[in-house]
Amino acid sequence: MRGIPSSEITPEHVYLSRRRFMAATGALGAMLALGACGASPDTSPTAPADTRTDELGDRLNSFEQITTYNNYYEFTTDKQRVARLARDFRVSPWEVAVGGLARRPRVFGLEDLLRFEQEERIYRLRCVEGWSMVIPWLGFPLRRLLAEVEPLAAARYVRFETVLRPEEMPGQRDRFYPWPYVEGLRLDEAMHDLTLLATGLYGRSLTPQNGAPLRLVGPWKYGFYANVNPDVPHPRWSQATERRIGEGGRRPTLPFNGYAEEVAALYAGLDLRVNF
Ligand SMILES: Nc1nc2c(c(=O)[nH]1)N[C@H]1C(S)=C(S)[C@@H](COP(=O)(O)O)O[C@H]1N2
Ligand SMILES: [Mo]
Repeated sequence: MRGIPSSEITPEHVYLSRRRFMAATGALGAMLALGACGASPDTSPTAPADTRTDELGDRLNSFEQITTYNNYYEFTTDKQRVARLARDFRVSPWEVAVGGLARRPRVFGLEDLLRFEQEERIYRLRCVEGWSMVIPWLGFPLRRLLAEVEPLAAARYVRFETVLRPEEMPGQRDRFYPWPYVEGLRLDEAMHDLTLLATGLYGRSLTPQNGAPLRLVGPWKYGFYANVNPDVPHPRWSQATERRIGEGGRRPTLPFNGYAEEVAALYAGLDLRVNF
């Protein structure tokens, strides 16, 4: 976090320190004004279903599904209980420190980040556990934030560090996992247009259970080094197929989660069985 001289620990890195980082690739507050994003959608039980799809023709998961089935170990490993435990998480004030190998290291307030043009991106989210969803995020490409701090030529990676607040995050009192959660991306992955800092979903501010107030989204990855790859099984879960939340049965998992056309070139020459 801000007090830790991350620049000394990881001199090869541009680092990004924030209170929460969602990996998978794969963190907004209840009261944020997402000025350009329009009014909140009607998500009441009687609201008409949102029939929009992603570029593959897959229907969006519902707001209900996206906000009640969560992996967020800082709160609990029980997906159905995250929303309840995260309800009162304080998301304001919020700061993100970006430093390391940067010409203009800076601390951004959340209000600074909301001044970047916010766009909607419909992405598939594939969990290594073998389930997936289609989520209409709001946010902006991470590369716009990085451009502001001007990474030095020597920078090769971005290191992300989440909030450490065990008083508010009961899962962080469990010493089984090392806290805070740290993730990483190669700088070229971080600069890719698909790589998003999400500030909302379904046209409104992020809910705490989905990573409010700010969350990293890299839709073709599970985490540092690990890309979605149906050919490389995880020790616990085959990666060949997945269950789309809300559907019965399983569907084939696509290389790079269906984003191969956009991202495969980043990994040209790598053995993706080893470097999955
Ligand atoms: N800080 C943090 N980020 C995290 C996780 C987590 O436990 N803590 N879980 C990851 C996993 S395994 C998945 S599948 C997604 C889940 O995001 P969602 O609950 O918003 O759908 O967040 C990822 N990012
Ligand atoms: Mo996951």
